[in-house]
Amino acid sequence: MANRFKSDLTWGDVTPETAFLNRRAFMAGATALGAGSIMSPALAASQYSTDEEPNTFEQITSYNNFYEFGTGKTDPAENAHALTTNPWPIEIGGLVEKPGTYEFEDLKKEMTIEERIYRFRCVEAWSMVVPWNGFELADLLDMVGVKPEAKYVYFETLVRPDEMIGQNWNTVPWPYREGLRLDEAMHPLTLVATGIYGKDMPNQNGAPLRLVVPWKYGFKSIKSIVKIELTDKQPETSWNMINAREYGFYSNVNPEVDHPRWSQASERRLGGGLFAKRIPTLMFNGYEEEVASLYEGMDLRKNY
Ligand SMILES: Nc1nc2c(c(=O)[nH]1)N[C@H]1C(S)=C(S)[C@@H](COP(=O)(O)O)O[C@H]1N2
Ligand SMILES: [Mo]
Repeated sequence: MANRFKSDLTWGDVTPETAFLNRRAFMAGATALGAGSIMSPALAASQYSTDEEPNTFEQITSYNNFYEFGTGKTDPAENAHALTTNPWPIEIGGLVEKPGTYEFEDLKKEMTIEERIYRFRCVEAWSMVVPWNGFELADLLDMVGVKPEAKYVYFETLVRPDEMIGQNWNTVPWPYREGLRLDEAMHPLTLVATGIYGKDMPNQNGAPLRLVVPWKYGFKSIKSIVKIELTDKQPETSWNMINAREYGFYSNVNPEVDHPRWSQASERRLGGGLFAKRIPTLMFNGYEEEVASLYEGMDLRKNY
């Protein structure tokens, strides 16, 4: 199989178990020698990946939130097969140099796909570790050219009630929408994911492309994107429209700021079983070192 990735040890090339063990052993070796620099570029895992044990493909694809296919956790896995994802035109506009409609397959060819193993924390206090494949949103934004007046990026999901059975109910004001401040969007951790475990993105996880912002609650990671717009005003976002008191624009993972109806101090890792101990939730979901500077001087209780 041709290596389409920046790093060699990916889930697509070997069995998950083998890759995981190799990676662990390799990283332990590198640490023992105290020499990260001995890592050959070919073997270097992404500097942004966690070495925590990923959840299984089965777990990641059978317990989902994707209201376009129903509100139950197994609804997306049951209903999302109805979605057709080819062709998949994406409208990119607003404050950009090269606005237009870009076909997903063409756009993907222009991007460097790499693997990123990220923690993923839903606002409902469950979490998982996912080996995503994708490209940095910054690369896409650079390709279309962000105009200097742009301050935010707005995203929309497809509206197609014929194929998205949940859109026949007004659970969310469709389309599902999300937004990021431009510096958040340009951060190297911010990924446009096109797959999991080296496979194309399963429909229930947001085929063919979805956002992944690992330091924010999962709902910011909007699925099945068809529209991207650069704006100079803070865009409307779905959960904030539904309940502004409970869901702010930023929605950074913060164990110190509880949801009005539950604590955010700990989380349940998927696959741990019913009686598994909850694990502590980390500030910015463990990405504090990388992203805290984006919020310097901001009151994170007010800007939740
Ligand atoms: N379009 C769309 N995107 C969405 C959602 C949704 O309902 N519709 N749910 C969000 C929520 S609440 C979470 S936790 C994640 C879940 O991603 P996963 O199913 O891949 O775990 O997707 C987010 N993106
Ligand atoms: Mo979520």
